[in-house]
Order: sequence, then structure tokens, then C-alpha cells
Amino acid sequence: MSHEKQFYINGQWVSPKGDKTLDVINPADESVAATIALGNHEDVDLAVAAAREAFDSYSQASREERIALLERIIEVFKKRMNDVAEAISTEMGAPSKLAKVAQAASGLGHFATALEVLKEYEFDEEIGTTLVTKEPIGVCGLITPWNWPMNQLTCKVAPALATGCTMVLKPSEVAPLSALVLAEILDEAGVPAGVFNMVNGDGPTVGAAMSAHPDIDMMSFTGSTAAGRLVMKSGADTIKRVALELGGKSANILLDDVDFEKSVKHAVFSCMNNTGQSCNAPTRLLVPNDQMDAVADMAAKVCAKVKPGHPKAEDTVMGPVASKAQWSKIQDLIQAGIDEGAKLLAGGPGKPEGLETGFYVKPTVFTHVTNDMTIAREEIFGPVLSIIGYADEDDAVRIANDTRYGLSGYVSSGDLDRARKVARRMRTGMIHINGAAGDNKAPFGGYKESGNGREWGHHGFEDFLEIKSMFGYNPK
Ligand code: TXE
Repeated sequence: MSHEKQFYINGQWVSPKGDKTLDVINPADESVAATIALGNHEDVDLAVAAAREAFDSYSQASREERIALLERIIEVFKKRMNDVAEAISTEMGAPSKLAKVAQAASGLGHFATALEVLKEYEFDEEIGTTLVTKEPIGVCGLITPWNWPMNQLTCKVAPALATGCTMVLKPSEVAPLSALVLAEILDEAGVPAGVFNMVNGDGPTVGAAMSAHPDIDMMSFTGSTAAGRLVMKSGADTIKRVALELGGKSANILLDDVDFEKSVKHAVFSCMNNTGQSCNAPTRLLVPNDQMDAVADMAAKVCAKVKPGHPKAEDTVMGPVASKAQWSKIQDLIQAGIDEGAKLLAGGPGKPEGLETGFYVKPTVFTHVTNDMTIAREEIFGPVLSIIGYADEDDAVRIANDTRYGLSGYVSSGDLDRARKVARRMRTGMIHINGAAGDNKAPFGGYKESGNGREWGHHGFEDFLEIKSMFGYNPK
């Protein structure tokens, strides 16, 4: 039976308290892919009560028991890989290959990493006669977005389970289908009742009820900076820990000694990957002023290879964007780029030819962008690259840091030491040097308005742990 109109609470699929529903739109053809139930504060109360009740025993589960649980989850996840990929592709439009090889695989990867970390993690530390121990923080509220849906779910659920926390998850209402598959996986793997609970719903109702809830001990939120700010504010009343992973406007500095052909190719493809819907996408390409024209020629050639198409078509490298709202936001920003005087090199407003139905965007590149333009300041979250010229290395660093965001940065140079020197001056939580990919064993998170938490690997355990000092010694 399908669980789209149910929530997963206390180890069971249950009916919602209210009767609100929402159609999930397939962005590839605008058809209704499913209709989900939207929860309210009563559903949240039930889920939190179940998580609270389960915490007493699950927080005491041994390391071995938690290891065994993660191993079972990984086994079932592998079996359901095609279902996960299919759900992702349907709900947010990722091309089939990207959905499976990158999106679903990264989701599974967080369970594998959490398992590896849990086997070695030092929960206890002796400081003199004091035992300092790290304990699960309690009931966690997890709120996730739609852009890398399974990756975002599991980079929270896996460390929460590994550290002995219980949780209530609210996935994005735009992309709730992969979360339903995850709940089925966790159920089949035998996660004890109440440890994992899921309530679908919108942000202002279910999300807000969670962040204000007195029985939730911490919130882990990924989404827009605007919504993250609201979660932090409402969490303040109950002094919750609030871990935020928010937007970005990452600069990609090409120093003057790079192989420009290679770096520009990488720059364009990375910006357009997942139809530009990644918080760490390198959306501002910074090049020496005297290279602007040469780089523009190269970028135009690469961009012509990024063909938008239906997610199910074999050769599609770029699917639609996830929603109509997202499509409209991107159109407005492309228009702002034109109005403010940036030079349109490729793409532009409107839908690509032959893709009039569905939320397809033309891969778009602007050159001669200045960092005060709207397209250089706002997170577009679409396949739109802004190329900005710089005078010298100091100028490049100044432009890179001239943003309210601080998630990722990118630097390319023929000399690793030189690239690292520049990287140290960039105010971001992550830097990719010479096109290196991220590593899910290393911390992921941002500075400034990009957030305050760190996810992935052993650093990703910290937000889910409290620290206790036990002073004392044996009486003689
Ligand atoms: O995000 P929202 P939207 C950025 C990106 C995108 C823009 C808008 O620029 O164009 O945000 O996307 C929940 N209390 N990112 O509107 O609203 C919501 O239900 C609690 C970057 O879709 O932030 C969903 O589960 N929760 C980002 C989640 O927040 C609330 C990924 C994300 O939705 C809430 C997504 C509230 N008051 C968008 N309001 C990234 N960091 O990768 C909403 N939510």
C-alpha cells in the first residue's frame, strides 16, 4: 500500500489529524505525481511524544547495537536503490543517471560514513580525574529541502541514529517522495518504534511547530537563509541547539597561471550540475580582466554542450528545475541581469525550444558582471553563471569575500601552495582547489549567513551530542 497520505509515527503508518493535502508536481511534465497529506501541530505533538518516549531506551543502546542497526539499513537501502532514484527523479526532475549515480548514492554514502565513524568514535575523554563524555542530545527535529533530497535526509538521519538520538523529520513538501521511501527502508531495517518519525507538511505549519516545540532538543535545518533565520528565532524560546545549513553564492577564482580551457570547462559544468540547484554551486566565476574575452569564448562552447532535456531521456545532462516557483524566481533574476547591464553570452529568459511543458531553464552565462549586480549577490539556484573580472589576486579575494554568504569557495592555480594561500583568505567553510570534489568524511558547512553547523563525517556527529563532565575519584 502507498503511504503518501500517511505519516510514520511510533513505528507505524498513521492517518493525519487534519485533512489538508498537496499535489506533488513532476517538474519534467507538470503532471501530478502524487498527493501527500499535510500535517499540523497535533501530528507534530504525536511524533515528538513518540520520539521522547523512545529516547530513554534508544539513548542507552550499545555501540554494537547501533552498528548492527546501521548495517541493516545499508543492506535494505541498497535493495531499494532504484526506488530511491525513481522517486528523486519524479519529485525534483534529476536526470535518471544523476538521480542514481549521484543523488541516491550520496544518500547511501552518509549511512556508510556514519557506520565507519561510529566504529571508531571516542565518546569518552579523561581530563585529570574527570571523565568527559559525549551523550545523545535528545529528540532532534530535522527539516530538509528538495534540491538533493535523499542526501539532505541521510546526512541528518544517519548521524542522529549513530549517536543515539531520536527524531522527527519533516522533508520538503516539494520533494517528499524519496523521504517516504527512506521511511519504508528504516521500517524494514527494524529501527525501533519511535526512534524515527516523519510528518509531512509545509514550513510555516509543521516546520514552525517543530522549531518552537519544547520537547525537541535540537533542530537541524537545511534550506533558505530566510527560513533558517525563522527556525533559529523560534528555537530561541526553548534554548534549542539550532544547526543551520543555508544558501550560498560561491566564488570560483581562476588564478592567472591555470590551464584556462580545462578550468572553464569545469567551472561551467559544476555551476550547471543538478540544474544549478546546489547550495555550494560555483556561481561567480572570477577571472583576470585580461582573460575575460578568451574565457567568454570558452564558456560559450562548453555551455552549448549542457543540453536541457527530459530526465528520462538517455542523453540528458540537465533536467528541469524543481518547481514552478523556482522557475519563476530564476526568470526574474535572469531578467535582472539583463536590465542591470551584464552581457548575456548564452541562454536567457524563457524555456528552451521544444521543452515548453515542464520547468526547463536555458543554461545561461553572463559575462562582464560586476559584484554589485543582483545576479552576483542573490542565490539564483538555477543554471546561471556570472563571470566577473578582477585586477589582481587581492582584488579577486576581495570580490570573493564581498557577499553575505560563506559556504564554499573554489580556487584554481598551477601551484597548490599558491592556491592554498588564497584559500586561507577566503571566508568560507569549504574550498575546492583545482576542481577537487567534496568528501563526505570531511566537514560540510558554512560561515556567515550560510549557516553555523557542520555535517558529514565525524564532525557531523557533534551537533547531535551533548557534553557532560563527571568530576570525581574513588574514595580511599
Ligand atoms: O526554500 P525553503 P524554498 C534556497 C534557494 C531557493 C530558495 C527558496 O535559493 O531558491 O532557498 O527555496 C522548510 N520553519 N535554498 O522556498 O522555504 C520547507 O518546508 C521551518 C537553498 O523551497 O527554505 C522545506 O522543508 N521550516 C537550500 C525547507 O524549509 C520551514 C536548499 C526548505 O524550504 C519554514 C533549498 C519555517 N518557517 C533552498 N519555511 C540549500 N541550503 O541547499 C520553510 N521551511
